[in-house]
Amino acid sequence: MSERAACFQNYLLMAMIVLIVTFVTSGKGATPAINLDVSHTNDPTTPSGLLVVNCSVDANLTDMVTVASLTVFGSKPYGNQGEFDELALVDMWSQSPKLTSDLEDADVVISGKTGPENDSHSYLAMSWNSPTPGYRQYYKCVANGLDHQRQGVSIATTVKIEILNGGCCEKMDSIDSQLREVTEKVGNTCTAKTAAALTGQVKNLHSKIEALDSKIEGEIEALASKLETFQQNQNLHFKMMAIDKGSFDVSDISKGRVYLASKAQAAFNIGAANQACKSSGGHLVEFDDDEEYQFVYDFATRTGGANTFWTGANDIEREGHFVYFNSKKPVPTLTAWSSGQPDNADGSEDCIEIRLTFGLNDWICSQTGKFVCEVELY
Ligand SMILES: [Ca+2]
Ligand SMILES: [Ca+2]
Repeated sequence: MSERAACFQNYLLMAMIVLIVTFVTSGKGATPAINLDVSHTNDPTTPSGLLVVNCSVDANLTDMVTVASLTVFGSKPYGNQGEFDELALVDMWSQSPKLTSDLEDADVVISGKTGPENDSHSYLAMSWNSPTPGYRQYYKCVANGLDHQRQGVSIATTVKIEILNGGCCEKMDSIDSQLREVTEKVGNTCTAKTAAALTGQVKNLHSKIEALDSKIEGEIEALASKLETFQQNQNLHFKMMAIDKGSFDVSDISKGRVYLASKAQAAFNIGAANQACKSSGGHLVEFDDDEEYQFVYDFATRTGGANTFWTGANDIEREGHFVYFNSKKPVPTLTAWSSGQPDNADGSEDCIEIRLTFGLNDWICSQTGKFVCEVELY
């Protein structure tokens, strides 16, 4: 049982009996010393417990020095306060409490005694199975006796009892149950709605964060690309600045490279020529393929001023084994060779020229011509 339900049940138990006590005293200058207790005991052996009526008089507290009799009256169920039937009596002569009226369905337990002779305390007590719920009745207890002057005196007190209708309890139980059900439903609904709303918001946030991530990533990539371009441009700018344009004609940019053709014709010295290329940030030209050869041939043709343009290719070290002077890499197979070349004519042709009127050819290394460098810009 929940704490709330237990509290609710306690409330019901407390509400079960409403006692309205009215003291009706009579006699001369009497101090109210008569007590009528009507209580409802929660006896588990009966469906509704026991109804206990206990009337008592303490002669020490009143001028009734002799309690002659105690009588308990009860109204008819749902009757008025003024319409009482006598229910039980105990007097000083018999000292034997007795029922003076039938109690419906009553299995009455009764006890009592009167008079100051044995005990200053007089009482008349009764108990029987509790009436059914919805019961309402008045009880009255009357004590008759003598005061100090041996004059007759009577005191009385009245109590009203109501046992609330059990239907009320059932209704309240039902209401409580429904209330709990509604509370749970509201709670569950709210929880579910709140959870759904939160989940939606979290998803929305995730989505926004992902979009933001993606955007930032894109912007970073764009910036990186720009930076790379900027660095390339800067590199290119510095490399172009480093070219000795007084000594070389410069080609267009092709695949990140430019080619330089020496302006002066002179007897070729492959080592000196490579060094001159290095001074401008490059080295003697090295063809990776026919396409590169063709680009350089076209550049040389446009530049003119000579028929021979020396390259970095040579077989100085080992006859017939062509390598590039700067990188020492082997010269790849090229289709650009002039017909019948290389032929190592006279056994002394170890350097490779682009002869504009002839094509790619091996020739004597010291012959006059221009030479071609290549510069990697980025
Ligand atoms: Ca040769
Ligand atoms: Ca030749």
